[in-house]
Amino acid sequence: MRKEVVLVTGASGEMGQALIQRLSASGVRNILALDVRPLPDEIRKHCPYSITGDLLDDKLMDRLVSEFSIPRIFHLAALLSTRAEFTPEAAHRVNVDGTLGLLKLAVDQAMWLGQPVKFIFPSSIAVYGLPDLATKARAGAVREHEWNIPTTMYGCNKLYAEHLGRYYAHHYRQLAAERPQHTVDFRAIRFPGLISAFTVPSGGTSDYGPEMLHAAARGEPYACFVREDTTMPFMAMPDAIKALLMLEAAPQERLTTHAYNVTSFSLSAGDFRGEVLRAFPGAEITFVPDRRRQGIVDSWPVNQDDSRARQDWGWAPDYDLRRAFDEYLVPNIRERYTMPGA
Ligand code: AKB
Repeated sequence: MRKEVVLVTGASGEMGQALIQRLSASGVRNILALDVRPLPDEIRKHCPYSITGDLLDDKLMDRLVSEFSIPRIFHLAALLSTRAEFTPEAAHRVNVDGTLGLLKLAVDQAMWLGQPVKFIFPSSIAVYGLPDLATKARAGAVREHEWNIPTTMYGCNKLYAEHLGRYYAHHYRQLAAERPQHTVDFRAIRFPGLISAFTVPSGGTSDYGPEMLHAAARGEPYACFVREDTTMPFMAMPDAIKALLMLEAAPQERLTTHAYNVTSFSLSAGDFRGEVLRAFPGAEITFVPDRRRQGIVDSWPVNQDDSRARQDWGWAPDYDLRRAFDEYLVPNIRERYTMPGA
C-alpha cells in the first residue's frame, strides 16, 4: 500500500518551515518533507515522513512514486535570485528541471489517483523586469500580464516554470492518441519579498529588509546593500502561508489565471530602516549600495496589483505595515533573540 502524503519540497527553507507548522496546526498529519538540507528538529516533529535528497535525483523520484500516493504538492524548493546569478546553470537545473520532474511525477500520480494532483507553486515578483527607474516609477503596481521580461535567471526560471505548470494542466501531450484524463491542477502565486520573524533568508535580493531587522534585534550593525529610496513590496510570512492555503482551497471554477499577484505593503529601504529604529532605537543601519544587487531590485516593480486574487478567491492580507511590525515581527523577533542560546 502506498502511503498518502502531502509533499512539501524546500521543506527546510523559510517558507517550507512556516508552511509545515501551519499545516500541522490545522491537523494535517501526513506531511512528506523533502529538502537537500536536513530538517530542523522543531520541523521534523511535524513530519512523519522526511527525505533529505535532491529533486534532480532520478532514484529519489522513483522512490517517491513507488512508496507514496501524492494528491497535493507544495513545490517550494528553489535557488533564489542573488544566489542564482552566481550559478545560473545550477539555478536552471533546480528551478526548472526540478519543477519539470515534479510536474511529471504529478501527472503519473494523477493517473493512479484518477484525479488531478494539486500543485501549488510560489512564484515571485522577480518575474517582472522594468528597464529603468523612470519606467518603474511610472508603472506603479503592475498587473500579472505586464512587464514579464525578467532580468535575472531566477525570474526567468519562475516565469517559465509557471508556463510549464499551465502546459501540464491544460495542454499536456495534446497530440497523443490517448491523452491522460487527469493531470495537474497547477496554481502559482507571485510573492513580494517575504519577512519571517523566526528565520533569516539567504540567497535572495529582497533579503535586505529581513536582514536589517534581524541584525538590529541581535544588536549588530547592518550595511544595507540597496539605496535608501529603493522601493518594493514586502509581506509578513503568515500572510504568505495564508495566501498559499487560500489559493489551494479556491474552487477551480473561480480561477481566471494560473499565476496570481499577492501583496500587502510597499515601502522604501529608508522607511524600512525607520520601522526598525522605532523598535530598536539604538540600531546601527547604514546604506552601502551594491551596484549589481541594486540593479536587480531596481528592475522589480514598486508594487504588485493583486486585485485579481482579491476578486477571484477573496485574498486580503491580515498584516498591513503597522500590524506586521507591531504584532508579528517585533514581538517575535525580540523574544527569539532574548531566548537563552539564541
Ligand atoms: C529573492 O529575493 O530572490 C526572493 C524573491 C523576491 O522571490 N525573496
